[in-house]
Amino acid sequence: MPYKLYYWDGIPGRGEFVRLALEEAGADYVDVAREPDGQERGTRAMLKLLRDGDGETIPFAPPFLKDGGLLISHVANILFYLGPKLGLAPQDEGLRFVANGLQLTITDLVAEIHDTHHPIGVSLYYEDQKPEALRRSSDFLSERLPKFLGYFERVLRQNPRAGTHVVGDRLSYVDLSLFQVVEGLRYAFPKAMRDYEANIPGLIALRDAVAERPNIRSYLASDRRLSFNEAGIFRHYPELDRQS
Ligand SMILES: N[C@@H](CCC(=O)N[C@@H](CS)C(=O)NCC(=O)O)C(=O)O
Repeated sequence: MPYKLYYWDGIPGRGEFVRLALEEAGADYVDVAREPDGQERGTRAMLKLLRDGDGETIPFAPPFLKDGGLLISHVANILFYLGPKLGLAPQDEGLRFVANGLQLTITDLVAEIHDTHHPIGVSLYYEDQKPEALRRSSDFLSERLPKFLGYFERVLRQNPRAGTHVVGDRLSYVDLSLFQVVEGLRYAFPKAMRDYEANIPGLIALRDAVAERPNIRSYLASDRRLSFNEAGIFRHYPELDRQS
């Protein structure tokens, strides 16, 4: 039975971290709200699960995954579940928790990236919080982006099995998520990233290695891969990028 991924249609958003793992593994999955000719039905099914649950549990927000009768929410939790099944988690059980810790740090980073354009209220428009977004983005670019990306660069360098893998000696879902983070940040803050990338050669090499993987390459060229846009997590508002 295929995995069922539930996520909003039209944005890569947080759903993309799960999609990349399913695509790399060539897994059988249905992107429920993006099924050809079935977007409306899929979105209705997703909203119903968000309202009523599945009889066992109720997810708070997408993305969530259904595997048979099991419903799992939160990106990091979904990937923790899928990683071993898809061959995208370290073989060592202890290292699987290390991978989960790294993925949870990505969760924190993604929340901070979201807050650059929505620092005051998730339910308000960007246009209602522009001055605050400017302050938040300026702090994010000068303090938080170097702290997070510099952290992942250090983790990569000290991985004894190293190469272009952040944990263990083979590709994991965390590598795929770091690829997406670099892509998203390049889209949202092109000037800041252009200035900063020389500081993170390992992370950029990891990004390039992921982009070259055959399944990822064909996924990126397919219409299943959604473009970044100003409704998602990674938004490009030129005024929020580095100005010089
Ligand atoms: N911690 C959750 C966050 C989920 C989340 O915030 N989902 C967004 C879309 S990317 C959403 O639909 N949120 C609705 C809400 O917070 O009311 C995860 O990592 O999956």
